[in-house]
Amino acid sequence: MITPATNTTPEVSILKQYIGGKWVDGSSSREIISTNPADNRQILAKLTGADKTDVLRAIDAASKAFPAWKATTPPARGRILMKAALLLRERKEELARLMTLEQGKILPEALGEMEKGITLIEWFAGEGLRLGGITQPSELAKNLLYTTRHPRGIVSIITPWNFPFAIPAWKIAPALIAGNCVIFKPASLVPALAVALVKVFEDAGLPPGVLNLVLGSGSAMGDILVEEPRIKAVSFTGSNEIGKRIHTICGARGIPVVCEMGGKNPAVIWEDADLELALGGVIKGAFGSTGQRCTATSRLILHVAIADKFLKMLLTEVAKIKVGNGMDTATGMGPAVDESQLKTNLDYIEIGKKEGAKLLCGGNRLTKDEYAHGWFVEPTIFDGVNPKSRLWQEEVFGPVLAVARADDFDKAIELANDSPFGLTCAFYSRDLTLAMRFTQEVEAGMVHLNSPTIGGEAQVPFGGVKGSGVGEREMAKEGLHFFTEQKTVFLDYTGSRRASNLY
Ligand code: UN1
Repeated sequence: MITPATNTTPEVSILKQYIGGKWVDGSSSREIISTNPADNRQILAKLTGADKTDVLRAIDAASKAFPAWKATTPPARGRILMKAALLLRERKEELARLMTLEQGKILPEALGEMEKGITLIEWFAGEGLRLGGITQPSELAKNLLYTTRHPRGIVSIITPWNFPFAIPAWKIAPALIAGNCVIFKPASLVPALAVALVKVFEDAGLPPGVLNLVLGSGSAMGDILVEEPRIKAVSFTGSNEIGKRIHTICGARGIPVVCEMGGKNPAVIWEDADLELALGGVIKGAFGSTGQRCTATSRLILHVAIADKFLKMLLTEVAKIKVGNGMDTATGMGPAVDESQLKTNLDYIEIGKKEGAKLLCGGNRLTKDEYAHGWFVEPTIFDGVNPKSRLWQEEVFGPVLAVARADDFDKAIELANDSPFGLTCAFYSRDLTLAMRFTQEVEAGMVHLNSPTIGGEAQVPFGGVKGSGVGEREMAKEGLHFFTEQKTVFLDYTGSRRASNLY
């Protein structure tokens, strides 16, 4: 039986929406309640959810703010972003603690996510000094050809609960530096962190209406964040189901969209791999962030020659992972984010068993003593997983690892590519020729050689192929360019009435 969250402590924060530079209550009758996934009796924050009318108000505010924000020079916009990054560095530990309380990831992971998000904001702040186009020679004498970049207008940013700081940061920062006004809709499981992030931008001097926060259930807001004619681009990270829907609506409207969706990322451990190195990478990739990462390692492909040895090493190491409250320094893996994700994890464990895969470890919810009020599940590994099975093909988004074996390289590639997803992957080997073949043949947007499937860096593109993503890559120049329109300028300075022309 799951104990309902009833314990309202005096520290409960009452949160607000941020619309047109003002903190206001939402108009929905639905209350959003943020609880601690490690102890669901602890209520962290509450707020009245937003509905369509709030989104429309936010779009009105953004429309009013847009002309002046667009006219602000990119370097000046960059200085506001840099101020936000500096404030975030001061508040880093405080926000990491809030993240652990609200999302459940262990404190070192929360600190890592803070660092990553801040670096992303710093990187995009610097782009304010580089938001130029290109100059090219013309076919015609005394003609200048160049391009400029401009904001798209008002953009919707819709983000998930698993990286409640870094994902909003990597979308909001490029949108702002490019001169757009933003309607930000974070997942309603992580409202306190979203409010904290927006507050930092307010404190950094972002003008009212440039960044608006609407917090509430997707059903109360409906599709208005995507359908409203004044929304000129949409950036989304989340499930395939919602991503496809958003993509379809944006396609029908003819507006640009980026959807970063699921993953079912394989790590291939070759016979000549440094097994200790691979072990660390698989543990981090599969069970870090409780497997709640679109970049998580969820499929493990072992060369038959080392498979048994590696699994033995893996089981010994997994047995040492202490599941628990992420605030406790001894904890190696936190809870699932909520009851629904916990149920999904347990459902897939049952599916794996029914499909005939061999359960090597884990498989259970933890409910006793310190676990009684949280959404805890054991790190779980299945061996002998059939590549056609649901456990091999579908994203769990939890600490459930599916193992299969390969006796030659072609088989390993076939297993790796036998997936509707293609976000990231890892190959552990000392053989450079094989590693380069893997890099060429694997169907993925990102390849890790001798490193875990997870992670991304501000200065390089992030994203996947197949069901993992549509639209432009995120982060780096690509992430910035998504939020801009280009203009190509043909300037004829011959000055004569017989100006040259191409026919
Ligand atoms: C990472 O692996 O550090 O939702 C980033 C996700 C990805 C981000 C992963 N968009 O898990």
